[in-house]
Formats: sequence, C-alpha cells, structure tokens
Amino acid sequence: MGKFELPKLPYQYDALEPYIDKMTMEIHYTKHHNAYVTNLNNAVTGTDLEKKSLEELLASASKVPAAVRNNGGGHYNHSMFWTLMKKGGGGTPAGKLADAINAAFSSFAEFKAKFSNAAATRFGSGWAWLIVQDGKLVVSSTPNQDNPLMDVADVKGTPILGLDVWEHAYYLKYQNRRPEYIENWWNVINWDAVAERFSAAK
Ligand code: MN3
Repeated sequence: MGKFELPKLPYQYDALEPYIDKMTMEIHYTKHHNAYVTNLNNAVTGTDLEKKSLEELLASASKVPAAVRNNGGGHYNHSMFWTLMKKGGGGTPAGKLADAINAAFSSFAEFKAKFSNAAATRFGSGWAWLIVQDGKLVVSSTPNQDNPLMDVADVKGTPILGLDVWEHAYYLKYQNRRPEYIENWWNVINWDAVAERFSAAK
C-alpha cells in the first residue's frame, strides 16, 4: 500500500460494450492503471515527493523523476478517463458547455472533427484533450502519459475531456483501426461529467 490508490471503476467491465469490449476494460483497469498506481507509489514512498499532491507532482513534471512523471500522469489520466464514460452515454452536451463548444469551434460537429483528428494524428502513444485555457476551450494532445496540467506540456490548461489512444486502449477489439475506436468512443461519453469538470474549471 502507498499514498495513491486505484479508484473504484464506476461501472462493470462490460458496461461500455459494444464500443469498448469487456476484456479491454478489465485489462486496462486491473493491469495498466493498477501498475501506474503501484509504480507511482514505489517512486515517491520514502522521498520528499510523498508529501505532494498528484496535481503538485504533475505541475512540476520537469523536475521530478521520469517514473513520477510517467506513472503520476498515468494515474491521473486514467482516473479521469473512467469517469468521462458511461453506459448509454454519447449524444451531445447541453447548457453552458454546449454554448462554450459552439463559441470556440463554431459547432459540435467542428469540435468533434477537431478532437478526433487530434486523437488520430497523435503519433505513437498518448492522449487527446479538451481543455479550459484562460476561460476558453482548446483541443490539444500529449505524448505518453503527459497531460495539460504538466509544466512540460506544449499546450497547458485544465483538462475536462480526454481520450486514451495508447494501443492498449483499443487493440484487442480494433487492432490497428484507431479511427474506428475514436469514432465509436463518442457513443460512451458522459457529457454530464464533462460539464461538471467544465463548471469547476472556470
Ligand atoms: Mn491507458
């Protein structure tokens, strides 16, 4: 045991079928995310970094050991990712989030195209993001387990939506067809959760 813990998955492994298959969910959560938590704990336990919050560790990513940057990012990104999806999700956002998306990208369709392109064109492993930056919505992407909260990020801000495009997130079901995984993922987005993050970020 260490300071950081694997959060409870808010649904069953098969909840996001057929878009995200049960085996991928189970391995992704119990193996990949769990390993980030274990390795993060191993990297900070007994050091000064043990006193820092996860957000503080991410904000100083350029100064912490690579194991803290990689596994701290992995823990943060996946903890967020699970909450951004739900059974019966999808559709389009409403309210202030919808207004902000229309203001920033002209339309939901334009936003979806821009985000999907960021996810599809991230070379190798990484994430696509919708972030709040100085009160405005911006689409970006990061390599590996980096994220927009890190001081090393090219585009910084508060992430409110993120998509994991590591092969481990889709390869069992989609093999090399990352664009198909991305397109199907829009059917499981929990827009209420994204809207909550949006209002908290303002
Ligand atoms: Mn992953």
